[in-house]
Amino acid sequence: MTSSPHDLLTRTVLITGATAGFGRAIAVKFAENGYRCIITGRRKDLLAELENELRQTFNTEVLTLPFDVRRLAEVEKAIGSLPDDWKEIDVLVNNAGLAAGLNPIHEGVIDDWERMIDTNVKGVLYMTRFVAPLMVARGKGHIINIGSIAGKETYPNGNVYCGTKFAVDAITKGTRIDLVSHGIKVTQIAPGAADTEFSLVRFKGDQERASHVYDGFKPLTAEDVAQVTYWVTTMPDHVNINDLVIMPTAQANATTIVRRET
Ligand code: NDP
Ligand code: 8X3
Repeated sequence: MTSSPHDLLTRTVLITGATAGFGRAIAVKFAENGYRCIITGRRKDLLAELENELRQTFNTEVLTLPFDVRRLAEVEKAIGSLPDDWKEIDVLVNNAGLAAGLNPIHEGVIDDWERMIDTNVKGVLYMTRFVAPLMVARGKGHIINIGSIAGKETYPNGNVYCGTKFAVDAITKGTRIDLVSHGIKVTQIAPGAADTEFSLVRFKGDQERASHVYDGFKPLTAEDVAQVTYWVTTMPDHVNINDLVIMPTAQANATTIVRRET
């Protein structure tokens, strides 16, 4: 293992899906704690906005990489294009993901299925395939996959979304086994209901439908998830958090949420 001057100075985090929701809050949390950030996503304007915010608020170094995690060639090019010292990625947060639709399996929209599988499963695999070798070469690193309670339990009409998150659960376990001898930590964070752009995306911009998902209870915020995502990286070298399930207090499992009349 070689070390460079950069190792002694600042740590670097790469976050997929940093334009909104958890990813954006995770970037802010890591920047606040002295990390320099590689922020990625498809919406360039939102990445530019976040880059300015991180620079101005935390005086942190930021590298912006707009690309689509579903496209193998884009992922390979983006990671390959990193300047050498930015390749020293300490933490990779595989966060980009989505649910599309909420239909029974026999009425599923095939394009929704493809988008979820390509983003939530292949996106995590592509990112890991190109970033993990950089960590292996340094003999250290931490990969954090954002799974879901939907990757622990299935719920009505969740079919394919749940399938992709069960896949993230399995891929996280397999990644940990394969990388343990290289000194790399691998963690899954599995949140319950959180109020981000998630429901708006799931219901394809239907504000009215999305607005009722969190009726009558206090969901998680993106900042709650960012807090635990940062926390798992603060453990001593000999400690790894394998799997962390975080839920709103009002939610007991994937299907049990206590809602008060509004
Ligand atoms: P948001 O919709 O708020 O954010 C999703 C992020 O993923 C955006 O930054 C989006 O960026 C990015 N993204 C989506 N598709 C792609 C793509 N093809 N290429 C690159 N980036 C992409 O949702 P959340 O923050 O809630 O979701 C983040 C993760 O958390 C997802 O994996 C989701 O499944 C998971 N999750 C969410 C829960 C919730 O209740 N909110 C609970 C449990 C897990 P852009 O559109 O700019 O590309
Ligand atoms: C997103 C939250 O409610 O669909 O993973 O399981 S939920």
